[in-house]
Amino acid sequence: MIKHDVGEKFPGMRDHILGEESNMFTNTAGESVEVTIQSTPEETKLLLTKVLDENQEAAALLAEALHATPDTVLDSRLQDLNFDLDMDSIGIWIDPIDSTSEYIKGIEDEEPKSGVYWHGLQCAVILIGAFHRETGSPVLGVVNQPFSKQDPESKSWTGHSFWGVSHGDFHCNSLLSSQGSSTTPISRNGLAFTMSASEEAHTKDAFSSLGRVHFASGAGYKILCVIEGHVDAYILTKGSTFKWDTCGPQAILKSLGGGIVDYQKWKSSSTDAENGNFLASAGLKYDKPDSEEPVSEGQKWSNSGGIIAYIDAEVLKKIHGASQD
Ligand code: 2IP
Ligand code: CA
Ligand code: CA
Repeated sequence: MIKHDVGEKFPGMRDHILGEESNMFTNTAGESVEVTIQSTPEETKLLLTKVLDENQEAAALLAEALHATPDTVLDSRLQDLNFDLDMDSIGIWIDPIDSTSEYIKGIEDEEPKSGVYWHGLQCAVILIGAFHRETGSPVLGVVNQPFSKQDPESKSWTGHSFWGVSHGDFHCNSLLSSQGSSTTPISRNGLAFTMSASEEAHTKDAFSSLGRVHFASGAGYKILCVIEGHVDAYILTKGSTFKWDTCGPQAILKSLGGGIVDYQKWKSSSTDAENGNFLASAGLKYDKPDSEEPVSEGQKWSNSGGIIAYIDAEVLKKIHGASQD
């Protein structure tokens, strides 16, 4: 849908909309179907029934959603954004569902700890990021959290979308108040981090001695915890995230004065003065794979050295110290 809608509005971007998923599906009869948006909902429904093993109801609901035109602008501030951007030089990374396993499990009654959900539907997010094709730098990002809050009575969910733009000197995001000031930071004692539960025990121990660690699900959700200020950083020491996981969230962090850097490169950089120079160019890039010959095709677009997502660069220095242990 994004490929179709964005490609129609900006034809120069059409061939540069990339992401984790493919639109080729194979149904139980072994028939391969390429799903694209057709000119009418009826035609799209017809195509979808082939993929959905003739489930007419599901196909009709999906076709209706795909062809719907939202009549409300979610955030009126988006209409007032004014900056120059050559749309023909932009590419897009999309992860249509991050934290797929939490989405499939569909657990609704998790309780957050210090604002962070370790599991549950809250961890499932949609990630969309735009980057400059020439420099590889992220410029615009959206994180959509469709299951943000549940009404205890009706059990229905309300979503929450976050967006940010960072282009040259222009920075703007959905976390700024309508007066343009930053929201009040969440106060807490000491440092707090999010990490993957799959990290090695010695890595968990090293960072637990530096601050409180929350082992939350979902790479996108863990970065969202940094964006929202529930934690100071998300530390991942291995290459288990991909360009589609980090492009959008990194643009939002940049718009807040932070970013995402390569964990291994940061670890092996020297601390003091060099860090300033390092940070100026250290943000993850999105125009080409990290290495020319990746270990496997599946790892081609991985953020191979791991990542640190942060807002305050001072926190990075403390992480540097702990990562040497
Ligand atoms: C996954 C998902 C996982 C995450 C992994 C991502 O994306 O976010 O939760 O692992 O890094 O690539 P972890 O939760 O251990 O951090 P997807 O759900 O799109 O496969
Ligand atoms: Ca995904
Ligand atoms: Ca993902």
